Amino acid sequence: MTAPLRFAVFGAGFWTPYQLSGWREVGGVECVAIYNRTRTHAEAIARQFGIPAVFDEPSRLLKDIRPDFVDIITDVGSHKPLSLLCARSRVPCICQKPLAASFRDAAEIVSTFRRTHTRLFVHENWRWQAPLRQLRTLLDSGTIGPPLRARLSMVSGFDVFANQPSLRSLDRFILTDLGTHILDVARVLFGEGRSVYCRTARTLYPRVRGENVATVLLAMGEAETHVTVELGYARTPLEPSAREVFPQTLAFVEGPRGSIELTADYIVRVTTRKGTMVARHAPTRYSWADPRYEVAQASIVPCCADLLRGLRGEKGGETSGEDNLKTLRLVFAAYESARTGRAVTL
Ligand code: 89Y
Repeated sequence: MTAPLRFAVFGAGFWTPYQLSGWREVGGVECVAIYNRTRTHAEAIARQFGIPAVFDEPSRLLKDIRPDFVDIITDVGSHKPLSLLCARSRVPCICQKPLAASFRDAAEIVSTFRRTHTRLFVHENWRWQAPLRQLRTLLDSGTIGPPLRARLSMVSGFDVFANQPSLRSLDRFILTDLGTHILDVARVLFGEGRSVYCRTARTLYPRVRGENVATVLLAMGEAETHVTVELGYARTPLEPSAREVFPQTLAFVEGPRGSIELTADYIVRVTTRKGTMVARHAPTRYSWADPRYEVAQASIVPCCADLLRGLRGEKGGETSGEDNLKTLRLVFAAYESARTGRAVTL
């Protein structure tokens, strides 16, 4: 039996209880301390999860507790100082996405961890969602041949600001908050990005500082698959059973031998000359998950399980800092393209 890894959490916001519940499902770890700027928030979570030590000073936590790793679950603005603090103390770290608010800061974080020989991972859970995992398996099986074209869509009228009000004040909003997830999925499904073209928009309602609508066109992988990514949090009224399916990602992929469609309620349709096969790939249902975030929160469990393998130095840890930089390169190339009106070649 390997001893459980002792970890600390930085942050006590909306996602922290779900991530701690995810770790409990995975097992093999023990949360021994929590830090939050506002101590009372950390104390409330410590009571709920039986965490023995609470800090409002992150460096003190690292000194006193010496955790085996830290899980940073804070807003993007604090990722750089908190993760660099871990790197300087040689404490391995998992950081919430997006790793940083600019590509330069993300690259600096990754290189600091490399230089200090300290492991860094990004909690990028979207690629672990059950229906998207099935899409990956189907594409890898070659059933439809090398994908020619694909559409990944996450357009929703859901009020994401109610639980995460800080999203309203991000200078760069939907591409960093949601684009990081969907562009990461695009890489997993179709290979690395070769070129990126993007248009963004900001609607008058809801009031947000950054862009809340984006359309990205990429050429990806060996097959140079044309991939369109549609993102929207514009509170648009959408038909509830087919279109308003937050936080489900819908997809359509065409290949020379067939097509795959991922529609509402986790339905996957595979069509070839032989006909159409329909199957449902729903996420595991957890009592601790908020049903409105079901598929996203369920994917925390396989994501944490994979990160734990990575932390233990076993095969796993897909979403390393290095890997995530490739996703962020696409995100920030999309901003560059939206600014200049030109495609960015990578
Ligand atoms: O912050 C986002 C995330 O990571 O998943 C969905 C979300 O809560 C809103 O876009």
